[in-house]
Amino acid sequence: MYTKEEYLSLVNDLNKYAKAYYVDDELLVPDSYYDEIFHKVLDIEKEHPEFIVSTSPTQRVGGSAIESFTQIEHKVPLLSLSDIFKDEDLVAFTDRIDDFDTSHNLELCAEVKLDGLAVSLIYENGILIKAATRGDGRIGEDITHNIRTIKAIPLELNNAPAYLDVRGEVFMPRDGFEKWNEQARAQNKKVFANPRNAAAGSLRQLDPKITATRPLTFNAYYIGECSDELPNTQYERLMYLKSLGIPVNSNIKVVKGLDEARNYYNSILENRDSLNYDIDGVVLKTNSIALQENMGFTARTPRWAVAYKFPAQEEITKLLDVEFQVGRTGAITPVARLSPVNVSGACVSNATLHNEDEIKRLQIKINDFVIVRRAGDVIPQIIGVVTDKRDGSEKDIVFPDKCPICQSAVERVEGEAVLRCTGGLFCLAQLTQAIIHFVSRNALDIAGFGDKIVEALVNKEIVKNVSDIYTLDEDTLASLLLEQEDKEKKPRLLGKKTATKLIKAIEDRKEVPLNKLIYALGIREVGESTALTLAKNFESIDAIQKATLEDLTSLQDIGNVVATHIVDFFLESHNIDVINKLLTYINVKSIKTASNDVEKVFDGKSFVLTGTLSKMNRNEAKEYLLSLGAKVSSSVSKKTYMVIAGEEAGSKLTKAEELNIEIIDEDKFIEILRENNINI
Ligand code: D41
Repeated sequence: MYTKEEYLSLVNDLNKYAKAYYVDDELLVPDSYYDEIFHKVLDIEKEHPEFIVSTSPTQRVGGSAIESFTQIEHKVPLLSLSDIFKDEDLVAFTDRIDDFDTSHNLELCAEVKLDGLAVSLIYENGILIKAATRGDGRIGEDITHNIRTIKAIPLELNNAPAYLDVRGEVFMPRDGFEKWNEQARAQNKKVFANPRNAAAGSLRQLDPKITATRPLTFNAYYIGECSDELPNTQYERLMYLKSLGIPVNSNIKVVKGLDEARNYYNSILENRDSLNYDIDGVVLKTNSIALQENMGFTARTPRWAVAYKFPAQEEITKLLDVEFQVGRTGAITPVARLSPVNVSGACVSNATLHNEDEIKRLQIKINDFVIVRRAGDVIPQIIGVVTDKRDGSEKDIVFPDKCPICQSAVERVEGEAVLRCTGGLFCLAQLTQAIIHFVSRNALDIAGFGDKIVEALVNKEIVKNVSDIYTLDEDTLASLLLEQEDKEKKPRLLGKKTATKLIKAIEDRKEVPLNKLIYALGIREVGESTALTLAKNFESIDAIQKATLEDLTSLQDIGNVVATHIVDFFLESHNIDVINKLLTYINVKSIKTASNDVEKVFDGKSFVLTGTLSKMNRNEAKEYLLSLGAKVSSSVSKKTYMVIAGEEAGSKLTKAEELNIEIIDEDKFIEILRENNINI
């Protein structure tokens, strides 16, 4: 039995954890603990519906769908931004500021320009009561029911003013967008052309239950109106919003003078691909609010701000041909060969077409002019066809009825969008990919074992399964002929030096943590995090092999489908043979720990991970830290206790150095973990 006070305190805890996560980039508790409390709150609400408060995270998805959108008049209009495109325009902008500012002390608040949808959020006495789209700037649409489903937007603020109108951007992070489209494709559902359309389409739903499934988030960038007195710079106002619990972008910076403004633009442009969200430029605003008021507005835009746009991430080019690639699981993927085109700084000549349904959806033909989009590290995509440019030379794309590599039959599984080669490891393409995966960085991590070497070893039938890697000798490797990237060029000899190095790299990886081995085996749908779950719960490969479907599905994050793939994998006698052989060459280390062995030595201390770790991925590192009681944050501040720096660590490392925060490398981190009974 719970009292109302206990209920409110749990709700408060959940909102506190969410704020830490979305606003301060800090994990206070593991996701599993959050879920546990969330379910407790749900249970209490079932028993005591009279307790329920609208600020409970269970109440984000309200009742039923609305009939239609109501129009809302903005008390203070939402202005738009004037765009600039080149350095001359930037100079003109700063000159204009100088005309108004007699002190000639150019100070700008520099922000990234998020590519989403502008909204206005109204809080009364700290409670979110209304949310509207920008519309034409004067009249927008009431989207309160949808905005409430966005977890990054607080339903209740800390120490809030009586009235607050916050403006900001709702957007879909890239990882969420990619995952959504991947699933949509697999289920034959509609995909989004880009994250912006995804955000717009998601907010245009009448039913908030639909919006709730979309991975949207929010960053604030302006205060339209506030009943309390506000700080007198743009930057401090944003920090004020943050203190209320409203997320603000982390790349905001005060820049002084024209050169710093240029540097900001260039550095954001350079790092654009590494962000987890699309931006289409930077926004520069005079930092002084007094100066903003002095400069005022034109009809639609403030004179004190500009959007300095980046080159487009979409271009038009010709689809020359479509080839078919066979992946590790036999999936046959159409790959577009394009007339090379420069898309925001990178030359693009290939793009993925995903599957047959995607080609049907796009109604694409060979010789068509297509729109290619490149964003982040993902493979360029074709998002549309310019049908106006057709001249009659277009040809249909024909899917193969046999595997293009091994000629085995091709099947299309019910409910799946992909075509698969049925050849299994008999298909050299599948075998090659299985081995490339086995030696890859997040699996066995055998350095220098490039794709071309694997291809040559498989084609020469030197490597017929993963265990054959351990029987390789220097002479065989040294005499290997490798295909060149440019197929016109003659193959080149691998050579003695590289062979010696490779043999050493193989030797160096004979001690393997169980989770890495499980991942390396390439069991369908067993990614790194599932592999880690398995390794944490089972002592050995043998124990996993003996596990029943029920044993597996009782673990967190393992559902029926994945469990079935695991069981099926171990039922295959060929797989058991290879594993047994493999175990004669390598030493597998268990990482199973009794959780009470681990002391919370970093209780409440804040850690930051930066750069690329080579022996674990970020999620694993985070999990280890959380299990030691630490908090994990993605930005360095005075509160940071320690920074773990992997390879190519950038600005966070510099900041940590400036603040004199202890920095350790991956090896030292592993040493600390081991000292604390975490076996890795
Ligand atoms: O990130 C953005 N998309 C962004 C948009 C931003 N960082 N700042 C903005 N500032 C304004 C003013 C200066 C007018 C308050 C904006 C926008 N406006 C905006 N976005 C769409 C319409 C207006």
